[in-house]
Amino acid sequence: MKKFVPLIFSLILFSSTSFAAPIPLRGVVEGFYGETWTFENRADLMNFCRQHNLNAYIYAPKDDPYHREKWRTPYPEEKILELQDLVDAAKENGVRFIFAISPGLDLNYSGKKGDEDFKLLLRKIDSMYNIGVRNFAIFFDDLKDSKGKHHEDGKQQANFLNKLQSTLRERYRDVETLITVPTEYYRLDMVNGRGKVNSYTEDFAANLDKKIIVLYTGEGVVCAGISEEDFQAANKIYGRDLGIWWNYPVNDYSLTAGGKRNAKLALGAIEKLPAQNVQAIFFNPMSQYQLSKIALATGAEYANAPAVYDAEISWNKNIELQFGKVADAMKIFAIHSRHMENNWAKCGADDAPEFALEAQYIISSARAGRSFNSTEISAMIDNMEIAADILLENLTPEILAECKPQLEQFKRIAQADRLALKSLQNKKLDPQLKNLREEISKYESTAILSEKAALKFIDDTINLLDAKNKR
Ligand code: 14T
Repeated sequence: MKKFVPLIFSLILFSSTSFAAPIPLRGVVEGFYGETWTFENRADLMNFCRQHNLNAYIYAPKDDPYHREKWRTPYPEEKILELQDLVDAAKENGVRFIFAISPGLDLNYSGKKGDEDFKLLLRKIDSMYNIGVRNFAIFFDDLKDSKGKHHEDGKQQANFLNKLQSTLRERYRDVETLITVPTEYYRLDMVNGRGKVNSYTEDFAANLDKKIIVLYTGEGVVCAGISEEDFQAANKIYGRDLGIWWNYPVNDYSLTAGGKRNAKLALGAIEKLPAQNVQAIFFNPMSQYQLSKIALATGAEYANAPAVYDAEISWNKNIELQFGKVADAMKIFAIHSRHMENNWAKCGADDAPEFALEAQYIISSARAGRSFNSTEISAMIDNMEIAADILLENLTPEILAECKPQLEQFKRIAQADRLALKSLQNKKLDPQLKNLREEISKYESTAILSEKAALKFIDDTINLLDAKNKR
């Protein structure tokens, strides 16, 4: 028995050191819908990437017309010059600048039109090569019609990419392997209800050059995590190790009734990603550049040592690094704004779980007519309002511009929580509470947070005390 101990020990040591190796290709994909980052943001990101040992940036803003809608059209000279600066900044910081094109909306694959489109694509790539770009990506995501169906041919797409890959190899010896996102880019879209692989994915995977890097987003477009098993299931479909396009902290789908994007900020940590065999990881951020850095910094730690990564430790550490004196206030705010969810998306740890638990205890006590201890929640509510004030007064103008509506909303919620608590203690709804709740609703078209914690406490209180009055 004894002689196995060193063996087991060295096995553990070996496996943990090998799993702790960085993911080879790791960085950010500017791939969201809506207001794009500015060139200043992007230049700053290159520096951020070097500081956090991220080595790649994919340029793929959905709302840059030259990336998607007008992919055939060459960039105007002034845009080329801006891009040139970025490519230089990337190089100086050891970051691969990956230029992505999304031609899928109207690309012709065959015949005379196919030849023409291939030439136009090459021309676009040439213009990027000429300013120093050596990495390219072709994306075929989001090509579904209003019925949720797509009409892509996997074999055609794969052959197109193979041809592009070999053409680029011949033309430029120093262009690296292509990266792609297929039209079916999340696992539950790759298979039918019985788990059989759809023909599009089957054809795409079977025909695509094995060297081309394929990114996918997990079981869904925006999902809570990717387990090792989920990841292996997807790799099996593709017969290769996939890369990950991770849709956190992106918040472009956080649409309000007023149709405004980015209403909720994703200020949590990257979490629940696989530790083994990941070839590439790209985090899709928020339009709010500065505030994306919380999640991105944690994502960088994950990507550099997936097996030993601890989301909570990393989140605390990076908020301290980024916010210095106001870090504690930032943590109080951020914990109420990290869970992203709608009818098709779900990602990020629950908002303010300690508050939610305390609130649940108080509501259920009040409902049962029991007395309750409100010391804890009362302190939390005070701290929330203090944190909002500290941040409103001390954040840099640039960061404040990204979160002022949310901070003001946070303050309103804290004030309403205090009134709610008072109402519960008095067993009588304070007449001001409903007004405050309406005020909060009015601002929900621009700012959402803590829906299942601090906001819920207000609604639960109103419902409970209203119901009591009616009895
Ligand atoms: F390329 C993909 F991996 C991907 O995630 N594509 C988009 C992405 O640009 C966007 O930022 C992200 C989050 O909204 O999700 C994808 O876009 C969608 C997907 C949907 F299923 C937008 C709306 C959807 F209903």
